[in-house]
Amino acid sequence: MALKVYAHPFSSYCQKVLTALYENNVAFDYCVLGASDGKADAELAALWPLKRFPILLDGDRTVLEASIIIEYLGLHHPGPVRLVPDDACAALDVRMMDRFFDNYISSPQQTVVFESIRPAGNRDPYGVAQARAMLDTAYAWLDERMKTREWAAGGGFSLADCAAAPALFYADWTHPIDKQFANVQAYRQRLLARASFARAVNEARPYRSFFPLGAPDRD
Ligand SMILES: N[C@@H](CCC(=O)N[C@@H](CS)C(=O)NCC(=O)O)C(=O)O
Repeated sequence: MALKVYAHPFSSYCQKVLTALYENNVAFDYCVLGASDGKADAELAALWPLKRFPILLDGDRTVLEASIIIEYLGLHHPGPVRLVPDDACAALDVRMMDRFFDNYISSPQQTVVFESIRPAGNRDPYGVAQARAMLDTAYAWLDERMKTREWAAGGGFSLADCAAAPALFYADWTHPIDKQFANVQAYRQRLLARASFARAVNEARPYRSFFPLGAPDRD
């Protein structure tokens, strides 16, 4: 039975999983959320009441959370690109960086974006200032780390880079990566040039008007 992925092309966490799928040419049925018939959305709600996406369906097994989906693919539908290294110590470094991108780039980036669509009267300027400060600190830390690296962890492209790609893509739109962080900017460009992520970005182009802060005319 074909794998099913419930996802939306413009969602950063979906792009993280799509990048992993495209890296290894994994075949899957793409259940696109937000379609006018509402079918995929109803199926998602039945499978996962929190309705967060992406999710993966493999037969009768539902797999939640982008990182876990990528780990699951490596175990059950492996391809030539090992996104989580077999070596346990190397895998730990990959997972550490995966957590870094989700927790300290994606989360504050989403805080800033969601603020812009909150109803007036429910705004949280203090929380947004904290989120922007976290992004600045995270960019500075990552810049040091990327001084000597091509990819975020270990020698090759990994789960950590699948997390980094959409995180840095949207973070730069939300809270621009200052030019003093040239290593982060260069890494973001390498990620954009990676065929798997470039495909995810291209598939999301028709939805750029969805970006609440206004998508810049680049990338
Ligand atoms: N921790 C989840 C986060 C997933 C997530 O927040 N997805 C967003 C789209 S990028 C979503 O479901 N948004 C819908 C909502 O918040 O209701 C993961 O890693 O998969």
